[in-house]
Amino acid sequence: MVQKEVIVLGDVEMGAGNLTDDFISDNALCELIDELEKRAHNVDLVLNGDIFDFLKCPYFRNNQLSYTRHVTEEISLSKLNLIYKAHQRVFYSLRKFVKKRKNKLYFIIGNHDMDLVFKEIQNKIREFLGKKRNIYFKHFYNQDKIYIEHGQQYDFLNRFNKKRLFLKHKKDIILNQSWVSFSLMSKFMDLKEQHPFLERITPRPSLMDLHKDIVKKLTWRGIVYFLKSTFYYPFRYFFDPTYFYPRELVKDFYRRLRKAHYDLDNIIKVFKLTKRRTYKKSKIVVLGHIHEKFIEDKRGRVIIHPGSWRDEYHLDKESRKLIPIPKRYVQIIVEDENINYQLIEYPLKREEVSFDKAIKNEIAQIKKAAFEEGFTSGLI
Ligand SMILES: [Mn+2]
Repeated sequence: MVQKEVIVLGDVEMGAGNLTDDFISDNALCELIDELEKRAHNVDLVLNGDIFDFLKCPYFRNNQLSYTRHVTEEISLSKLNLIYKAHQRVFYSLRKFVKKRKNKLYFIIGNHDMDLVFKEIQNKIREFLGKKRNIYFKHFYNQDKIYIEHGQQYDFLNRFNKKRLFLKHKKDIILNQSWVSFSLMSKFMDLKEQHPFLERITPRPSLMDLHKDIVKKLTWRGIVYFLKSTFYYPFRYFFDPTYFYPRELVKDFYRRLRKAHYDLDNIIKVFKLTKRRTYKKSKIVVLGHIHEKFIEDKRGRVIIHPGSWRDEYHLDKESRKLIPIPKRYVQIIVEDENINYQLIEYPLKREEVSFDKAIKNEIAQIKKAAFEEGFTSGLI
């Protein structure tokens, strides 16, 4: 008899439905949740981090959309309301799902939705979902030898300080985000608005080979920002705690440079090293964050990353075609003493796109993709 089914998916990155929102698969996600809702046995639905994209979500200030690195609870709530309006259908499906007490809904906190640490954000989400008790907000899920975590803590550029989640800025309490989050929110959102489609294309090296302009813009902006944050911002904004001197980053950069070790994002390696005990005790580990399908099944122990649910494409350099990347989730069945997993691809029909056509008119391409998936709400 099935005791429990655990479903894991992540990196949905629901935003405000504007140009900086990369999630359009509401129909597919709702279909999946509605199907889970009908199961006869217990279901744990684990939304594994970056479910909401607060980072790239604007907020209303004086009737205008804007971005800021100083995120108070109030600003966060204003963003959540925009996300709710743009993706109401997903909230409705989740609301139906938690109506049954045998179903449990877990929100694991990621770097794009660190805002979930605000109590008022948790309360508001609970309110949207009918104030049920089977809704949890956690940094990780650890039950029945299943360990699930978003994974930003193993990525030194995106990790946040779990012991110090908030900062004081002037009279406000603000989120103590990762260094990359602070930079992204205040220095790169205009680039994202100018090139809203580019971020959906992987692998990045191929994109850079075929699109030299953007590389120049991005690397230049990156270098200037990095230099300023080490030599200028800490002095210029001495009383602003979000412009801290990235001491650890600089140290790490040097260390990596010396060792010629560049795989900055190998979070799986870092997880195994830093969480050796957890890894040994678990049968199944699911991590998110890297947006790339990954499975390693070794001696009865498996690590899985199912990939993201954002609208993303694989760029084939030879044919200059963009191939839509499928959405996947992990299904784990707990039955007596056994646990079995499966990585399941959600059937979605999407067309290949010509790279050159897409980058010529990025906004047209975004609209076309949204239309193909039947995503109609939102601000665009
Ligand atoms: Mn992430």
